[in-house]
Amino acid sequence: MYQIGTTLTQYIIEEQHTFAGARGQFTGLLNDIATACKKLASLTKKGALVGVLGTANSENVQGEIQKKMDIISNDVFIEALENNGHVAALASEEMETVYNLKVGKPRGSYLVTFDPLDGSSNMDVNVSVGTIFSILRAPVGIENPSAEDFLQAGTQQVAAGYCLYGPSTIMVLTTGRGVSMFTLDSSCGEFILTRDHVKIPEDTKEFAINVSNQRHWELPMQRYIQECIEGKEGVRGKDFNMRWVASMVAEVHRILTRGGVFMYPMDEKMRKAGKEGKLRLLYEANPMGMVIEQAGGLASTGRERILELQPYALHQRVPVVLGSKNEVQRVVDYHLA
Ligand code: AHM
Ligand code: MG
Repeated sequence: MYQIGTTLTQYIIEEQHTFAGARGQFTGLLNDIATACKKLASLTKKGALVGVLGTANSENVQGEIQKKMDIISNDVFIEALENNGHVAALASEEMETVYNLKVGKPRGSYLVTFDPLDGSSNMDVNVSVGTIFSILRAPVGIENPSAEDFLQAGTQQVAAGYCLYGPSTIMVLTTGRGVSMFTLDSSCGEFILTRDHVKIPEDTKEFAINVSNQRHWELPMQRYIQECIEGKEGVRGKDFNMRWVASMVAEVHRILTRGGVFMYPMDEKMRKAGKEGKLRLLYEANPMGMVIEQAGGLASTGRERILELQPYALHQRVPVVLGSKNEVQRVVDYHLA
């Protein structure tokens, strides 16, 4: 039980006590992540003043044109995480292969996967972006972990969370014992606990989906959205509201705050392109799935629980349906009918 106003530093020192045989590495690692997020909060705030907006002349492994901030934020994360002996290796949306620590750097017991700046297309239009991270245990006694070592089901995550760079900078964290929210107080440089034991309402009247893909969706998704849009006059008997920020961190944060359902489903266009979804399992769906489940919501592909999927590739994509329990369950029921 933490008091509102507790600093993230105090909080993670306490959390460390819950791990048997803890040696302080976990505390150190969360501190490193918080440091990276504070740097990114500062850079995103300064924006054009420090020349970080716009596109870089490069593509990432997914064939997406990188924003300058995609590259900068990836470097910020690596710098904050590779020097302190808390991690054994890193994997990111922006790097094709596993990042192994440079020779001579102390190796730690954890693996971290991250999307350093999710929703980065929002940077140039000054809309919320965020960082997503997932912490896994590293295999014991392996100097340079490989991609296979990262292929752990979401249920194996030690901790997960995100940092939202919006009007306030908010870090949301779960170590498997509920969800806590910390707001950055820039006057003292500390994240302060501002909400604890976050619970998502089980019912909702708000959905989030990119409707421009509607014609490509599978029938269960067509049916679900059609019924939402019919509102009071339709089978649902209630009016729905729709939101789409195009930044998963902002969508998940809204759902944690007032409920809702977020969907990036599989569709025919993706299938033809050989893709299995839009969002990535290891550094988007799994960490967000853990946060959502820890807050009492559900996270599914539409057919299976996301956290139980056995990953087969570092940059594997999955369909995502997450949020308020009863609404996600309805979407799953339609898929399994
Ligand atoms: P990104 O990791 O390349 O930023 O892509 C992930 C983002 C999510 O944050 C968001 O939910 C989705 O892509 C938006 O997709 P769309 O461009 O279809 O609106
Ligand atoms: Mg992303």
